[in-house]
Amino acid sequence: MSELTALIFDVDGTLAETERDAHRVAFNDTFAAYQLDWHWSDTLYGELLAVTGGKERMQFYLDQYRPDYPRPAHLTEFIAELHQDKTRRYNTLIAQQQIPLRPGIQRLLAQARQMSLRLAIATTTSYQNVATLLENSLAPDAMSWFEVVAAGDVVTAKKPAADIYHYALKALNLNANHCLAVEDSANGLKAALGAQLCTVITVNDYTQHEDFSGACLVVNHLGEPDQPLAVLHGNIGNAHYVDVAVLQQLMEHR
Ligand code: XBP
Ligand code: MG
Repeated sequence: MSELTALIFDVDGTLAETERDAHRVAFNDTFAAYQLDWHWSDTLYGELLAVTGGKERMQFYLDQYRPDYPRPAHLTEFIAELHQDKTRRYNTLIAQQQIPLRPGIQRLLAQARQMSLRLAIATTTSYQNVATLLENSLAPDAMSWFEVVAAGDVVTAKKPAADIYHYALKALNLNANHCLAVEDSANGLKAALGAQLCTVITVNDYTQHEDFSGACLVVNHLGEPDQPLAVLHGNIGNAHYVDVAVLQQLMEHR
């Protein structure tokens, strides 16, 4: 039997819907400031999410959608500069907007803390982005709730590679039998499964049609007592929301 000791959370799309109205907007604001004729519509952004990581996503856009675009001499450095600008704009946006956490996130984190479960983050985005989001949308001291924050460029191969989860597990000094991951995308699921983690998926508009084979549970969101979730795949009996007991049962039956 696998005892549940730690929860590892993805950030973008899982803790909060940050992609459409924050990351995407920040990218477009940067492109406009640099007078680039790049604009990422909602539909195009959904396609670009196939590649995780902002720098990697810009490179993918140029390669796949703008092969005609004249490349500057130092493209890698240029993309890094754009990404720095985008990160600054993203932080301003989420500090101003207070993007709400997804249903059930605050409740589950509070219960996990109360039950002394250990908490970690495994994300493709940067530490700074995570800190600003959580301090504004969860609590001023929210970063201290997470024992490990595995973020951004601490690994070179981003999701769907399993590296960020291996990094988090090593930092927690736990093996996968004692941990459960919460993700929102097929790339995130692949990364978590690559590290042998039982994974709960909370789908969103961008990811709802992706392939989540191998997930322990797929739901529309974690649910609240007054906002029941819908199960898309898996079995949680007659529970209407995901709590620690539900997660423990998923671990036992995996
Ligand atoms: C999140 C991402 C990130 C953000 C952009 O993936 O793909 O790339 O869109 O972040 P996940 P940066 O939720 O799987 O971690 O621009 O900071 O890279
Ligand atoms: Mg995500």
